[in-house]
Amino acid sequence: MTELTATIIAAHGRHYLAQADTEKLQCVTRGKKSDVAVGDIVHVKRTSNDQAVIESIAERKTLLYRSDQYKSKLLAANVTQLFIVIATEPGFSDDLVSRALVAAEAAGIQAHLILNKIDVTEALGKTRERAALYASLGYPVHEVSARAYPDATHAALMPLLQGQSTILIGQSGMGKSSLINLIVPDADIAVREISEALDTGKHTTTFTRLYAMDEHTSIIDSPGFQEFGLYHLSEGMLERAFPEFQSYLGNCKFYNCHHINEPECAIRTAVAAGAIAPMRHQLYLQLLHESSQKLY
Ligand SMILES: Nc1nc2c(ncn2[C@@H]2O[C@H](COP(=O)(O)OP(=O)(O)OP(=O)(O)O)[C@@H](O)[C@H]2O)c(=O)[nH]1
Ligand SMILES: [Mg+2]
Ligand SMILES: [Zn+2]
Repeated sequence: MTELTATIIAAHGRHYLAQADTEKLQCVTRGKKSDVAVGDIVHVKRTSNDQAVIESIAERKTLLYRSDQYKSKLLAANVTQLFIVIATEPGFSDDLVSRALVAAEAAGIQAHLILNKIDVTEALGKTRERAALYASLGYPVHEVSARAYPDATHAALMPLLQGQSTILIGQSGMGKSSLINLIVPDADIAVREISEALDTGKHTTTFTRLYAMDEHTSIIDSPGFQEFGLYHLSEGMLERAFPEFQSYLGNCKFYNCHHINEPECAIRTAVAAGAIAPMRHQLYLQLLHESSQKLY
């Protein structure tokens, strides 16, 4: 019974795949625990040639998660940056982008937007305009095309990835797996071509997977999402997760202002003056509402 240290590289339900030095081990947790995330460093005890039990999880540097009313869902551990992949087509959801940004801020993770498929020129102008909001908030936006400009895309992304642990998230069909295929040549992830032709949903990524690029660099592919609940964030965390709110906080008439409908609210005044996008304030109110619905 040897004890080993390994990194969780994939998770499906309560089954995990862990990379130890040169071998991959199929792991389970003890009992019904399922609090392990891709990116976790774990201590495991081997139970057979290629199987092991997870004994403990090393302290995490960061933890990214979503949650609904009932429970939280771990996305990845120990990532240092989040790439939110958006595209010219299919169109992206501002609600989901902002939710991912809020999750990154709350977890203390640097976020970037990767605008993919810039070869689809008909939709580019409008998409650029929409992405400009996030650039104005301080989130870098990188324009790429995994399909049409693979070399330029590779050259643009590699320096950002070096020495970091990066997770790609975004809606289905934005090109996360295409980008990872470009960056990790032996990843060979099925990309969604078939589903587009037959509309069967095949080849869409169904589980989160970590690829180690070198000792200090890794990249994580994740399934596309359609909702991104943040029920676990407190009011204070929410306020701090909106960078454009920061210079106004403390200037409201009431020190405990919720920025909903209170008189002389500095945040709402800034919205009315055009300094804060109404869409972002609306999302803040929605997230505040969600956090009051949390049942755990
Ligand atoms: N025109 C164009 N199409 C692209 C580009 N990058 C990816 N695609 C196509 O977009 C589709 C979806 O790509 P995927 O990489 O599977 O997208 P994904 O984000 O991994 O999707 P899920 O796994 O479902 O979350 C595929 O048909 C790709 O060939 C690009 O730069 N330009
Ligand atoms: Mg994919
Ligand atoms: Zn206020």
